[in-house]
Amino acid sequence: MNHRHVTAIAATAIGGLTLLFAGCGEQKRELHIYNWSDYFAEDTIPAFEQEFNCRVIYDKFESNESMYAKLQAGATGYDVVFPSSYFAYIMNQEGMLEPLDRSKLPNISNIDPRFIRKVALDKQMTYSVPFMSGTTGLAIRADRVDEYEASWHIYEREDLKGRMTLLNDPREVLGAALRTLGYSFNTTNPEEVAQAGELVKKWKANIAKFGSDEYKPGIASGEFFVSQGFSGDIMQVVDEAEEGAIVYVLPKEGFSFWADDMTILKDAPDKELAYAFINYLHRPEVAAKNMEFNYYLCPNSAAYELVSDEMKADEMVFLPADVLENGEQIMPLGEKDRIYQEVWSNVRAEE
Ligand code: N2P
Repeated sequence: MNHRHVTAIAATAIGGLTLLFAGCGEQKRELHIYNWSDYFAEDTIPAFEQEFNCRVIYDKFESNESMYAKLQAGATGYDVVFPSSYFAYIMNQEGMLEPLDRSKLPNISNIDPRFIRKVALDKQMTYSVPFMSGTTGLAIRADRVDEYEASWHIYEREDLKGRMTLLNDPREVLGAALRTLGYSFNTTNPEEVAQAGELVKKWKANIAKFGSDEYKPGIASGEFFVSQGFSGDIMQVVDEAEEGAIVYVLPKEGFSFWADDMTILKDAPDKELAYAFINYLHRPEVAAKNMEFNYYLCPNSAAYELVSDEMKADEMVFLPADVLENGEQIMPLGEKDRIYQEVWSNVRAEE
């Protein structure tokens, strides 16, 4: 081996090493998000990572309560969190959220003003920006349950015992029972909430479990015949199933509608990237793609124009006013939330 050759090999080796170190040493920016599952189209996050030269770490929660409990227990490191509006309200009151600098969010000019007027709790977007909105209703395996009504009373059917699930969510489950009894999702009358608790105990005798994550695969596989669940998640399953096998219905006694919002935590490690992500999710084409995937409504007027004609006509995504009339938004109840917590722990006791 002559000298020149050796030098060439050494140079190659050193070149390779330099490259390797460049790859390792370059610390990519990281964005930590804490969100519900199945909300983003397949390339939503990869495209953001590429454009902003960063890595997104996506942690998931299945209920507002579990998300809130984890943050209260001291979990840190998250930048963007996606609570439902009534929980964003609570978190803001507790000083957990960063006041938003709207100049860093130019795309919020696309947000549907009607939605802000009618649904948003934080109308000035001072601490939260709406992300997606949907309803809570029933998934029914129409191929397994022959006679059914769109009614919460379905949980009283003993022939479906062990094949039904309810959400693991106090406001949704007690709320469904409250409506069934003719009361409001947001009542603060302890007597009414107690009655709802008794009704849920009856339902509990017929269900396989309370759960907010398991119903989706369970309905898809046919393990469960009836599940209380979120509109878009159920419609994703309907879309995959044989035509007519699974249906999503809004119970006649009433249903809830809600919005999940984007918030930046006060102790977020990378607030600039958090703003960039929120702003990105309100680009019309990004919002429209997410909608096509998740079957929820992103309240972004410019995105409405970009979704397929089929989706534009989908009344479970764009709820007509007369349907919405039988729905109720879950609201923050302040101190009175305790009433629900107490009844709920009583319902869930002895499992
Ligand atoms: C999204 C689930 C929405 C949860 N996959 C309801 N806030």
